[in-house]
Amino acid sequence: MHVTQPAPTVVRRICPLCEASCGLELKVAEGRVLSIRGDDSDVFSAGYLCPKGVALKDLHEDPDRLRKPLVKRDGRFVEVSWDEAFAEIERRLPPLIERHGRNTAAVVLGNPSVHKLGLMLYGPRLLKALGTQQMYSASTLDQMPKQLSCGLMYGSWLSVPVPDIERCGFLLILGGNPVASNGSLWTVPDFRGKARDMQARGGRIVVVDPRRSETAELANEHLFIRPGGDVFFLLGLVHTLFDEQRVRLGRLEPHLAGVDEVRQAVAPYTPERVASRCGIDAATIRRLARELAAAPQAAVYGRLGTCTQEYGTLASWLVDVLNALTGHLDEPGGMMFPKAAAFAANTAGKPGIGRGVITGRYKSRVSGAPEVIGELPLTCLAEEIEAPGEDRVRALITIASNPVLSAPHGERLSAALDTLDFMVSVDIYLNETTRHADVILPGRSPLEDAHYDVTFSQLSYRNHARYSEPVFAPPAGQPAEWQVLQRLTAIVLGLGADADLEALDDRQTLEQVRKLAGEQADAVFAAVSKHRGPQRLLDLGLRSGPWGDGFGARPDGLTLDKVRAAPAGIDLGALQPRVPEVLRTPSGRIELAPPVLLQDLERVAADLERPAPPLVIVGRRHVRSNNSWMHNLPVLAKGPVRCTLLVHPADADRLGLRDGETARLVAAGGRSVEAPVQLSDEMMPGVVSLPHGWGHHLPGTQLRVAAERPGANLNALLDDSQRDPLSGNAVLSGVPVRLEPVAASAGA
Ligand SMILES: Nc1nc2c(c(=O)[nH]1)N[C@H]1C(S)=C(S)[C@@H](COP(=O)(O)OP(=O)(O)OC[C@H]3O[C@@H](n4cnc5c(=O)[nH]c(N)nc54)[C@H](O)[C@@H]3O)O[C@H]1N2
Ligand SMILES: Nc1nc2c(c(=O)[nH]1)N[C@H]1C(S)=C(S)[C@@H](COP(=O)(O)OP(=O)(O)OC[C@H]3O[C@@H](n4cnc5c(=O)[nH]c(N)nc54)[C@H](O)[C@@H]3O)O[C@H]1N2
Ligand code: SF4
Ligand SMILES: [Mo]
Repeated sequence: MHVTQPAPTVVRRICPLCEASCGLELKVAEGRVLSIRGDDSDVFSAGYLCPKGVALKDLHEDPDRLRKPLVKRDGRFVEVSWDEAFAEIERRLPPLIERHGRNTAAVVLGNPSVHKLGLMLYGPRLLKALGTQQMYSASTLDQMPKQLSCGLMYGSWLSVPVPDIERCGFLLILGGNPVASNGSLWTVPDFRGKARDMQARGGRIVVVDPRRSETAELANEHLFIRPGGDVFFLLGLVHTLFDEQRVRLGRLEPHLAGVDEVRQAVAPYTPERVASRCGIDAATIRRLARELAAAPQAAVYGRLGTCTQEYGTLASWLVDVLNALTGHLDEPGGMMFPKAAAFAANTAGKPGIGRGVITGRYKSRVSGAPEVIGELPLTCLAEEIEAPGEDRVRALITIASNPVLSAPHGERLSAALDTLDFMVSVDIYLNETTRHADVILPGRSPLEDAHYDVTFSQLSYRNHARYSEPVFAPPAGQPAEWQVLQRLTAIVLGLGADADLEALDDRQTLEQVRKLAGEQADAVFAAVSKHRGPQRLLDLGLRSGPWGDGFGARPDGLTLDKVRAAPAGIDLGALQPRVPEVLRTPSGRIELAPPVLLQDLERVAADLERPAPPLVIVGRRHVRSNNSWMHNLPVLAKGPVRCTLLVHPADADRLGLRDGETARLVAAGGRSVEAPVQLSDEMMPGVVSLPHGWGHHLPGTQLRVAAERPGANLNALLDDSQRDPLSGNAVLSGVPVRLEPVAASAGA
């Protein structure tokens, strides 16, 4: 005999953990998750999920996840009420800003903030209230080069084309490993399945990567490339197109500016001249250029590996130049611009023309690094805290970010954080970064929040609109993150910690509506105000968006209610050509040859002969890990040790290293870490690979599962002075290292 269990309820929910944005189906009963699987009915992800999606249960239940605010008193964290936490912030933050000016407060936004509706929609309000130029994010460890090159070419920061994989016949991937990462700047759940379908149709996939990655393994062809060599390889390809008269502009011809300038700029870079610098021979470069030019439907996609290097912006630009010159940009089966249902800058304003983008409106105080999209390079933060002066950073707000592990030279940043006068972290864990805070304000479990992908619907392989309700009610008294940010905003605005947040939200939302709707503002505000908070902003975004109901003008169009009524999502179809409507450049054309990029080629010219260092390091991702913060979830943490150093057997022989032994990596400045060696012919000889986001041995954290197998911190080796000068992006790839055995007797 057994006791009757309560009947489980089935609920649908989009996974907020990575860019793939899979629809999940959860079985829940009595406030607990019984099981998680892919939602077969989801119009966008059709049942796909990865092990991290299943780990949402562990995340929801993790006893280490913070539920109450923490305040540091006499060096120790104590749990306090929300009122006490905000009172502490009000007591300490505004006086610092009043005394030293707005730039004394810095903000760091981390990766998960892009995945959270409340943080995406209310973060900008806090930033505006602060008015600080000291704004940092994970973007400058990641995709800033691509956003800059796209901004310069197409006129808005998030006009990033993505492969139309369902119709593509030839896909060239550089520096991306979507089989492990599930895609980036390309929202494409089940890449593997779509790649297989493509191959079954006779399509070809070529991967260019210093490691034979999981994606390379699946591809039809894999080419090793010298880390950081992409710009040379791409110049060789573009050169060949001109040299062999294979340029085909097609429909875009009248919309392209700068073709002749590109022709001139690439003239010196024959495949023969670039071959040794990129490690790919001239004949292969010529063959690939021909294949690309001849393919009726083809796409060149460059991702993380092409951005986190010293020529990140140039490489990102050349990827799109190749697409444009072979007639594959903005064409079905090529690289296409998504048309998001809400919030896309490239659907707002006048179609086909705009102000374009500018950078360098101000510079960082110490290194003089230019602002890009209102951000300074994260690798400048430590020095901005350290260097004396009136504008020194004395206060810091981190939001869903762990730069002590995720940014280069974390030890330096860690020491700098200890010298701050005040630090607040909006974060769900007491980890390597938040341990430095004076106050930690925890967000809710993702299952207690509503969800809509503000960013990733702008990067999706198909257009869609999907919304998830919260699965569970939050613990009594725990505010949503948008409310946490609104309260911080109220404090910064001088309205006080107990300000009327409803009134503040009404006022700020009405301001946004006025900008959007002009004379119709009052009517529009009234129409969307049956919703509150993020839902109101979402209704506003959807209804005023390209698929929206225009507040009655297009009665068949989207509203939040309609999207809500479709729990499996609304499919808005395959991507469609958008040039010239998508463009927001002052010329109204695609700028193929932005002067700042042509100028930057001088660095490349001077670097053509650089010999390969004996050994360089690159990163990698594993499907059971996510940057620095999922190592505390038992279902992901179990199994073999994943923080291993991949070394090619020939390098291991030369250095006297054996499989399974510990080796010491030493980088510039003498910094070193130790990691277990895993021999692998996946690696290009002369290149080793260690994943990032590990190093959970630091004291003062509350990550009990992660601490059992802390792993080595790749970023402890890397240098925070190495950046792509245009975008400010950190150089995380191709960094020279020395590798030596750790003597068995060295112990500990
Ligand atoms: N060497 C090297 N370094 C890298 C990379 C690399 O490839 N190589 N990759 C870089 C890239 S691409 C990125 S994006 C960055 C990522 O680096 P970060 O932006 O620092 O992000 P994470 O490491 O994912 O840390 C996420 C933080 O958010 C918190 N968090 C998780 N969920 C929530 C939530 O719902 N609410 C709140 N408030 N907090 C939450 C976690 O506790 C953690 O503190 O790392 C970069 N660092
Ligand atoms: N499982 C898992 N998924 C994730 C994440 C995670 O940590 N784990 N992180 C998420 C985040 S924040 C991001 S930004 C995305 C990133 O997603 P991707 O862009 O797919 O990045 P990676 O998986 O790191 O793959 C980068 C590849 O570039 C190669 N590479 C390194 N240097 C070079 C180079 O100089 N040239 C070329 N051509 N290749 C090079 C590396 O060997 C690696 O195979 O993944 C997201 N998804
Ligand atoms: S691939 Fe995995 S982590 Fe990413 S959205 Fe899907 S289930 Fe979540
Ligand atoms: Mo990222």
